Amino acid sequence: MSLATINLDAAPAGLPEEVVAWVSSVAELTQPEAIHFCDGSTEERDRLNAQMIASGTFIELNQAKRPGCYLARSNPSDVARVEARTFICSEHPEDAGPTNNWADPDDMRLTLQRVFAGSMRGRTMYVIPFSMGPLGGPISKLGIEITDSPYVVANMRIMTRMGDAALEHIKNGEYWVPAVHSVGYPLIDDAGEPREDIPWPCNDEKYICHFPETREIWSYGSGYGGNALLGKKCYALRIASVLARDEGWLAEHMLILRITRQSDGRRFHLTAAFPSACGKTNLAMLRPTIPGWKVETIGDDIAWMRPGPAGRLHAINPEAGFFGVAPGTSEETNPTALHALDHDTIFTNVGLTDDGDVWWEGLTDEPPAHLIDWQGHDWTPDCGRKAAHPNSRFTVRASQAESISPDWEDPAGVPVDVILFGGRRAHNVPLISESYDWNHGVFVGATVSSEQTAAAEGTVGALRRDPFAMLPFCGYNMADYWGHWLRLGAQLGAKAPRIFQVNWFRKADDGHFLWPGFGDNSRPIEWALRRVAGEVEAVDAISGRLPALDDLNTDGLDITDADLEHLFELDPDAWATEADLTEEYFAQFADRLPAELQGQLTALRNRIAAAR
Ligand code: OXD
Ligand code: MN
Repeated sequence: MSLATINLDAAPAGLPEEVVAWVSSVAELTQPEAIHFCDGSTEERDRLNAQMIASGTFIELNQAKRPGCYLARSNPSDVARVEARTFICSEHPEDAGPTNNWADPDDMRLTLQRVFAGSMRGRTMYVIPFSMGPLGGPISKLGIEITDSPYVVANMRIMTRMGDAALEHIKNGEYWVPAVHSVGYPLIDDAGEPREDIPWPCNDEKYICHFPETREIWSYGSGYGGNALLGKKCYALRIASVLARDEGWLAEHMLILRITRQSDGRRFHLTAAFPSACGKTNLAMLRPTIPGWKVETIGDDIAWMRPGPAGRLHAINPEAGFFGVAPGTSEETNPTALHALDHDTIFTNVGLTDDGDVWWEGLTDEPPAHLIDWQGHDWTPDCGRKAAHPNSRFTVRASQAESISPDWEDPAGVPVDVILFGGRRAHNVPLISESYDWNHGVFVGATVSSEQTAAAEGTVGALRRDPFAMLPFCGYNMADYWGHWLRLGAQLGAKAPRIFQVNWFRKADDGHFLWPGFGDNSRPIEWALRRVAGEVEAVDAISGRLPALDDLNTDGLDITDADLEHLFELDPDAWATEADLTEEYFAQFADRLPAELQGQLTALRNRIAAAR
């Protein structure tokens, strides 16, 4: 099929033949009524916003209070990523590994042909050229998302560098990843009968598919977040992790910070991986409680890191916006995020106040007396339901955060000094612990876990592993991914970042949190930076190297000596159990597990034995 036969409205001139062929083939399969190439202009944004207001997808918020802000309410069944419907379609199941859902690529292609056939009937198909990372940067990469959702276009416009500028690079023949998305709600049924559109079209059948060998993404049935904004988890983590393996770099689920010591102007750069519900967005916008340190945000969720010209690891944030969880965001917990949402923000599934503003649990101590909840129903504080869905979100340009670094878009990235791995552990894991070396750091990252808290998640106290916070995001066998990290460490040698484990969530025996968290997390981080600067000693221990208590800055901190000591207590018996659980966990990777990690487990056991 050629361009002439698929009714393209205003197809840009000079499209490469492979783009034409691909767009044509998707159009032929999905049969849209019109095709629109997104240019990324404000006119285009305004036109789509007006169209979404008319269709009910967007509710215009009070423009005097929140200019440029809109609220979307999803279908109640389409509120989060769907890990059970997320597939890695590698040729061999062992290349997806035991922690991914594998699907046979040939079978999946047949399924996708079935569900995508006619899936865009009666709709406009949007073609979104985008760049992950600053345009033309040496670490950046391009993609094209095809979608039938204007909500996706509006979000991609915030989350990526989207439109004509990205297309120019594609026209110049640069590499791009194809990504196809449909909500799966055609406006003309199989019998050719039209049906009305609804504010949040989606489909009960969902497929979020990645083909690592051909580097393609196909997503069907969901309009929500990580299922639909394909630049984010699908490309920047799952497909990019495969590209990174093959090209010698890292695509990681990590925030990026610059921390400057004002006394001597020394800058440090830190990346950090945390499983969900560990305060990652708050750390990305950290306000230190200790004087003399300035923290700037470079990224809140994803880091692409490459060895740079001087042999150091350089990180960019491939995204242009934040797709953050709204509940819990407040003037106390994260004023920086809150202030960023004053204008030009898309809110999804939060409450709507009577004066056309937004509200969510935790925003204010005193809830409004009345609002409309995320499902469109009347809500009062005593109604027994949540006003906002717990996974309700804001989509906002990163540049709107007052903490954003002036260099956050430096295409060369920032040189990384420190990598943090964190989990949510009530027991055993100290506030901060430095890895003995890179390989020990990889072992620590590979074994990151959180205690399960709700009975519904399994046994209370059992560990949920989330290696490198990449469990749902690694596009290939997790054991091979660890091997890739080990190889990259060997390449970086002495220039490799130092790796630390942190745990903000340790509890006393009576259940209270030992550490206040939030801005006080700057204290253990300060110790890590001073370790990098060679200014402070450490004490060898089971988990790694610990601070001497006197070296942790506790000025002005309201904590008892007993709690402070408890934060660093390491019980050899409990750690022996940890080691046994790690061995069990590693067993599933069989002979793909790098021997070095087995060696690290033995070294841990030796340290436990020596401490007994
Ligand atoms: C996210 C996630 O939304 O990690 O960033 O789930
Ligand atoms: Mn994330």
